[in-house]
Amino acid sequence: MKASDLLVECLENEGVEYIFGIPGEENLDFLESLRGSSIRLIVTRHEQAAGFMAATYGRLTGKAGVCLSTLGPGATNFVTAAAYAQLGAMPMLMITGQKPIKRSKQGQFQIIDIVDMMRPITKYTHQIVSADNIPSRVREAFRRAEEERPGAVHLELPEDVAAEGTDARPVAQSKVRRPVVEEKSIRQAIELLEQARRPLLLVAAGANRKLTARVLRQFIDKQQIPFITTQMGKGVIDETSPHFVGNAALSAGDFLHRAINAADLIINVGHDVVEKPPFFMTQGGIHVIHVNFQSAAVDPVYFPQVELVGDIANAIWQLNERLEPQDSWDFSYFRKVCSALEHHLVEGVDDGRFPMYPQRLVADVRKVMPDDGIIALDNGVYKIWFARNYKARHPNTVLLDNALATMGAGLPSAMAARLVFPGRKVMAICGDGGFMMNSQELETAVRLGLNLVVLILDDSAYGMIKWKQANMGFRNFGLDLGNPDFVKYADSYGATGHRLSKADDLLPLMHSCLESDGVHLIDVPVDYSDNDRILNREIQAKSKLV
Ligand SMILES: Cc1ncc(C[n+]2csc(CCOP(=O)(O)OP(=O)(O)O)c2C)c(N)n1
Ligand SMILES: [Mg+2]
Repeated sequence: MKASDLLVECLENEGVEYIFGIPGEENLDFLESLRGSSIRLIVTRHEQAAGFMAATYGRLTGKAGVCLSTLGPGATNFVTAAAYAQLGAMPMLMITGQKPIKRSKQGQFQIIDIVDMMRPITKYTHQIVSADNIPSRVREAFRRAEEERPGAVHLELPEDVAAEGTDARPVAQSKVRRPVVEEKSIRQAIELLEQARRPLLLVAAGANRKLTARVLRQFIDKQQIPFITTQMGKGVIDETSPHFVGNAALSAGDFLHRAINAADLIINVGHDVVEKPPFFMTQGGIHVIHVNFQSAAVDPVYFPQVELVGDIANAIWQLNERLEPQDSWDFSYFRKVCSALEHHLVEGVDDGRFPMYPQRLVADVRKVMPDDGIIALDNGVYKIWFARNYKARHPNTVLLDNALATMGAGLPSAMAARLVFPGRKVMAICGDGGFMMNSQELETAVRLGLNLVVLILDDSAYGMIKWKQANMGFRNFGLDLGNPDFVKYADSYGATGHRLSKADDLLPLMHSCLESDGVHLIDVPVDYSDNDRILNREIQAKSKLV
């Protein structure tokens, strides 16, 4: 059997459904082996987008998404996507080609050390030097990618190895369960909880990776402990719950920070320090129970007193079985924060100004999206508005990247979401800056026949940086852009472009786009002029009064 056939068989053995990427001549044996396989090759227009799609597939399924590129320039294009998967804990396998390693007449043409390049941004990176090793290397790559904390892995398949013969066979997956938390740790956590007066639950990214929603809901139902979410923890528990006290979209000064400051104990479910810290610990300050698949990486702002290390759902279940709600708990202040936040969240939701007010836009998107609809955000200042104001009702219905926080992933991640969930409504929400970083994938989306809505928040600027610039007291400089005619641009790809001309049209337009087939792009002029006032000053002032 040819090595490349064996590699494909090993991937099938892992349940791989898709490979995203762009083949080069060094992948041609592998490509030929894919031809007759059960795996669907999705050819993209840039390797970075293929990587984002593979990572998002991994994020949504828990199974490593696979992407493919050639050596040199193809592989270097994977770098940002690898970092995205690695920091965001998304299981992803990159397969790259290489010139023959045994005998080659091509000098160093296109050759750089990709295995070494991948080292700091992957959990595992390896050059396959013998066909006989393929089964164990592939199994190991999947094991590493998918095991908590998930991330990126890389295999390099040189041309000559791909063409070798072998009689090796795939390695079967072992039956394995995640370890569970020791009972003594549960007792220590319960002691802290029994002494606490104002415990607060924090739900973060780790809780969105596995099936933890049901047991967390049971925990809150029984204990009545209010909760906050990080950006990547949105939707694990329905944010319309009366126990919801807010999302950590801003780093400080928001309503939920009042609750954090008043809490004496935080049960941190699934946060690790890669995501922007939702709170800062200080010596002698708040107590923290860390609940995660791994122990806490200690940081100057994070050093929990008790750790429940093991399967999160099981840890919460054990805690809930043994813990009774305490009479000494007092949530009255959290409830006050919650109602002040609710008052603030409805401000501006029916503002009629045009270009559109971000609060109105978020509210309209929430109205039009079904509860299980998925929004995939790129990175820009609107991410704060969506994280803060858009109430997620189901796990992984708000896909955003608060780890690498890269621009350019909005459209590819929406495309991957639509592939994984063909029955659900999916909307990409991008700034004009971030959209243009991977806008070529409109062609891929059209070619794949995806039903997708792409909302472009058009301020003709790198608005997020403009906002920070203003906040630092600097005058506007270096951040304004020109844009293509987005409607013509979309149409030229075979998508359908729409331009909004008044605020009241957005809701019906999004509705009709979501209800019709194909790729729809909506160019939405936005008014960011109040961002600084509201996000930097008004929220701080109003929350201080609670
Ligand atoms: C790849 C990448 N380059 C640069 C940045 C820094 N950055 C963060 S947001 C932003 C501006 C985003 O502009 P746009 O997409 O138009 O969104 P807006 O904030 O204007 O709504 C920049 C440059 C980044 N996060 N990722
Ligand atoms: Mg912009």
